[in-house]
Amino acid sequence: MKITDVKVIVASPGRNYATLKITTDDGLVGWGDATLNGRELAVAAYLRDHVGPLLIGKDAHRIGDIWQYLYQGGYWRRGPVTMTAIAAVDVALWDIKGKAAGLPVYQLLGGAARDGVTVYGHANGADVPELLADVQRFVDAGYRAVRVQTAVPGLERTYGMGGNSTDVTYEPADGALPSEHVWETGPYLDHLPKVVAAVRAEFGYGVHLLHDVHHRLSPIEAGRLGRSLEPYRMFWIEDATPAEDQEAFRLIRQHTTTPLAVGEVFNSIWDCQHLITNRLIDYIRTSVSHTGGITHLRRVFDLAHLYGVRSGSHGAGDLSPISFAAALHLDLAIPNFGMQEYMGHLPPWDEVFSVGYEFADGLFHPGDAAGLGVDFDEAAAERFPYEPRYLPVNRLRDGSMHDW
Ligand code: EZ4
Ligand code: CO
Repeated sequence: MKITDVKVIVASPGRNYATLKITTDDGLVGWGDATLNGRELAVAAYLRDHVGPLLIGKDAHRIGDIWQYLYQGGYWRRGPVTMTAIAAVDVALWDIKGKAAGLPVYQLLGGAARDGVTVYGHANGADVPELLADVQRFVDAGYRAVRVQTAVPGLERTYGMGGNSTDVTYEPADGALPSEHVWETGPYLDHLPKVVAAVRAEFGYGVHLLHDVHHRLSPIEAGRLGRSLEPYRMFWIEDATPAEDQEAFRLIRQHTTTPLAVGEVFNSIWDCQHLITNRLIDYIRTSVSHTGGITHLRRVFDLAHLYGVRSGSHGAGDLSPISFAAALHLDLAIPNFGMQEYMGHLPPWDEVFSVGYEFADGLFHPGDAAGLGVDFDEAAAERFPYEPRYLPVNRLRDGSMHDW
C-alpha cells in the first residue's frame, strides 16, 4: 500500500486549521491534524516542502518505521513544528490502517478498556453568578467534570474570558497581531479560592472540578494556590507553573495535595520524563497533535502508567476534530486514562469536518467507523481561507512580559 499523494490544506472554518491528507495507491485516504495555533503556516511548509516528498512511494502500513524516519532521520528531533508535522503524518497513517483493516483505530490499539471517555467542559463567567449558570449548563448536559474560570476583579482581560462567556470564542487566537493583556498574580490568588468555594456551595462534591492556571504562577505561588484549594478537592489544577524546569514541580508538590496536571505545550516524552519518573505530577496533558501523534503519545502514556500517572489529554478548540477523534481512540484503549478535555469547535467547523464521535451521559465514544471516523470536505474548506491569527500576550503592570 504505497503513498501516492501528500497534501496540506490550511483553512479557517471558525478558526485556522492545518489538515494533512495522505492518499495511497489503493485509493485510501487518511486525515491528520497539523495545526499549531498561531504558527500554522510553519507546519504547513514543513510538511509540504520537506516531509511530503519523502513519503511518496513509502508503504503506508509501516507507521512505526515512518515515524522514526521522520524523527531520527530528520536529524534535528523534537520541537513543536517538527512534532506537530510528524503527528499529522502518524494520525493520517493510523486512519489509513484502520480503513484498510475495516476497524476503528481503537480496536487496532488493543480495543476498548472502558465504555467511554470522560470529558470535562469549560465553564466561564465574568463573575461568580455567571459562572454558576455556566456550570449548570454543563451539569444539565450530563457532564461529570467541569473546568471553572472567571474574570479576576481588577484585571480587564483574563484567560478563560471573552466576549461571550457561554461559548467557545472566549479564547480566540484573536488578532492579526497578538493582543496585549495585563496580568497581576495577587488578585488572582485571592480570588480563585472564593470562586471554587462558591461552585462547591452550589453544586456540592458530585461533579469533578478543574482549573487551568495557564503557566502564570511561580512554583511557590502554585504551592500556595494548591493549598488554598484543598478544601474543595479539585480533580486537578493545570499548568500551574511553566515546566521547562521539570524539577520546579517538586516545590509545588512539597506544599499541596491538590492534584497536578501539565503538558499541553510539551512535544515529546523527553519533556515529561523527569516529571513522570519522579512522580511530580498526577496527570500528563500532552496532546496527540503536538506530541508526535498516536504512536508517540502512547509511549508517553505507557511511561506514565509505570509511575501511577494518568492521562489528561489536551482537547482545546485549536486542535481540530481529527485530533479530538484520534485522542478519543487512544483514551478508550489505554489502561491509565484519566480525563479528556473537550472544548468543542466553533461554527462553521461542521461545514468542513464530519465526525463519528458521540457524546452521551458525560462520556464520548469515537464511533465504530473504520479508521478515525472523521471526514474533511476539501471543496467546503476553500470557502474559508486562512486568516492570520495570534494568541494574546500578557504583561505585568510595569510592562514586563509574563506567561499568557
Ligand atoms: O490556551 O490550546 O487547556 N486548554 C488550554 C488551551 C490553550 C490553547 C492554546 O493554543 O489551555 O485553551
Ligand atoms: Co490549558
